[in-house]
Amino acid sequence: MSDTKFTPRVFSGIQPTNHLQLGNYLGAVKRFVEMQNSGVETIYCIVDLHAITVWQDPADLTHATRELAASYIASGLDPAKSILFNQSQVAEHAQLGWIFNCVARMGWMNRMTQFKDKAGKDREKASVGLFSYPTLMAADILLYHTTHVPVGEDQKQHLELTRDIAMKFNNDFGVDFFPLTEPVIEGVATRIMSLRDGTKKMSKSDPSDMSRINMTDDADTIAKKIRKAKTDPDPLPEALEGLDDRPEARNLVNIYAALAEKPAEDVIAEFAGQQFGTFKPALAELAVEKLAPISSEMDRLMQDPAEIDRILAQGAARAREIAAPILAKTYEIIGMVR
Ligand code: AQP
Repeated sequence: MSDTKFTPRVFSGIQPTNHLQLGNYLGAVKRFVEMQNSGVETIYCIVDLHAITVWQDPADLTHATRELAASYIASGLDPAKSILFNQSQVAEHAQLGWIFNCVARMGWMNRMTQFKDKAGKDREKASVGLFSYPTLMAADILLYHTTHVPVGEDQKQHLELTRDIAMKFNNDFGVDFFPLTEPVIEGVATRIMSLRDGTKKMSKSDPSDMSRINMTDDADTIAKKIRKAKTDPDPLPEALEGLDDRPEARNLVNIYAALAEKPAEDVIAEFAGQQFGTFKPALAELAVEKLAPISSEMDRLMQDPAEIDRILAQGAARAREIAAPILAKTYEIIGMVR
């Protein structure tokens, strides 16, 4: 149930690491645009403080931040309609993040699967920031009294933690101050899988570039990656259930459906009985048709980094107007002398 005391407000963010990949686009950015165009207030962040939880070369971080801003805008986010900014320009994120470090419990944090996945076997060498990442994410969201967060499936656990933090803060201080934010995880693209392994999610940091489609890939590269995507020898089935044990085939059908903005059932109805030799070229053609205009607009925007920086600074000023009073009230509730 959504928290009706709070005015609907959408917030989400993406890390400026490597290049935006198709999973980020279909699972997140495309849905950010839909929400923006539905008329609700929307705030979209480039979460650079999250990015540095693993090592980032400074020049690469700067470039990735601008490139992600360009991807947002090229995909249809309009700085006049949505607030677009990078997290480190609004210091309140880190300030509320600290408070939430003191609200969240070690037991809760120890259950976060993303830390386990990202830290891998060498946990002792992971940064403290990587471990406390979800409290900063809770701060990103609650700093704006966000009611809805569009994200991919992998972020579900972090959204549950955000609700636990809000609830504990409200209970501890006897207030009804932070909303219980709803994750919005909907559609066919909530978990786009690797093109090389249908059991692993598509990810920016997968060592194999062939596992993903980057939003910066040109038409030939997109077509090649789809042609080489792992599949099985069977034709596409007559009904969607026929894909239950075929993760790679299911993934390609989902990608087609998300790009074509159709239910997966319609894609199956269209391609039932066809071999991948027919389906893959059709998917490649569709992907190029949808993605090429975005990547060429990104190229154009990246010619003028000063303009991107100006948009982010302006967005940050607007974000601060919302964030500062919420942080000030948080300090007051806690009893900090101002
Ligand atoms: N494969 C995916 N399918 C659907 N949605 C996805 N998202 C990520 N991968 C998929 C969604 O994209 C948003 C931003 O993700 P992020 O960059 O902040 O962090 P991430 O989830 O860790 O993304 P990556 O691509 O996997 O990056 P790396 O490799 O750097 O960790 C989120 O809404 C996420 O759900």
